[in-house]
Amino acid sequence: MSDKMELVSFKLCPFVQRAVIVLKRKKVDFKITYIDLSNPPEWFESISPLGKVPVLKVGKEVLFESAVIQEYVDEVTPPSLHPEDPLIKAKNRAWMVFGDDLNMLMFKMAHAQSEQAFNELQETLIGKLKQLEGVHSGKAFFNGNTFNLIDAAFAPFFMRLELMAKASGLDFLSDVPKMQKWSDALLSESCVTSSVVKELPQMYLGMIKNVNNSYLASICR
Ligand SMILES: N[C@@H](CCC(=O)N[C@@H](CS)C(=O)NCC(=O)O)C(=O)O
Repeated sequence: MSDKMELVSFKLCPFVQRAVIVLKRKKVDFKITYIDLSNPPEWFESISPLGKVPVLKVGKEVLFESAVIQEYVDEVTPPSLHPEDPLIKAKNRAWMVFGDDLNMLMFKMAHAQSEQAFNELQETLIGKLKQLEGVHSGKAFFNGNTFNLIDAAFAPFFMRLELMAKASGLDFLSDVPKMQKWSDALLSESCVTSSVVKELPQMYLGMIKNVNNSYLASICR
């Protein structure tokens, strides 16, 4: 491929981060363009069918949806990060879809306006983590000791959950030890640590603390 792929990003977005992790893991020389989602440029609106990031420009073509972008980048840069067995691969893809909900739940937790609403969402989140605990290998990564595409898909969630936990003093992973081990392993991978701008922690915490009247903002340091 002669032209560099170009990823259109918003610095805080966990879905963009999934794509960046795969691009970094595969050592792809790509370009990243940041936009402000609250004031998106006209050119972005004309290329992004859903008005969302990430968007990956490949020559004159444009791809959207983080899962599709992850799969495309993985496919054009063999060997694949997916497990080979078609059934395990299909199961991984299904749990990757399951992971989308976790990002949405964490976003809702940040916006909950009362302690009760926050606690209900937190319970739902922990319930989902328990479901994942039941299907996780218990080793460093989801399927075992090898970093797969599913690990890239979950890392942005665990990065933000750890930031939320540190700022609030809450422990979301105390009942799910496999998740804690997975989070620790993911957050020490260089393709993960290098997949965000260095000011991401301050930006994320600033975002949480600026939500008007949210319960989370009231308990964060
Ligand atoms: N399902 C999409 C979700 C992407 C998404 O929600 N991106 C957010 C930023 S984190 C966005 O662009 N939101 C802008 C909007 O909804 O208008 C994916 O996986 O790529």
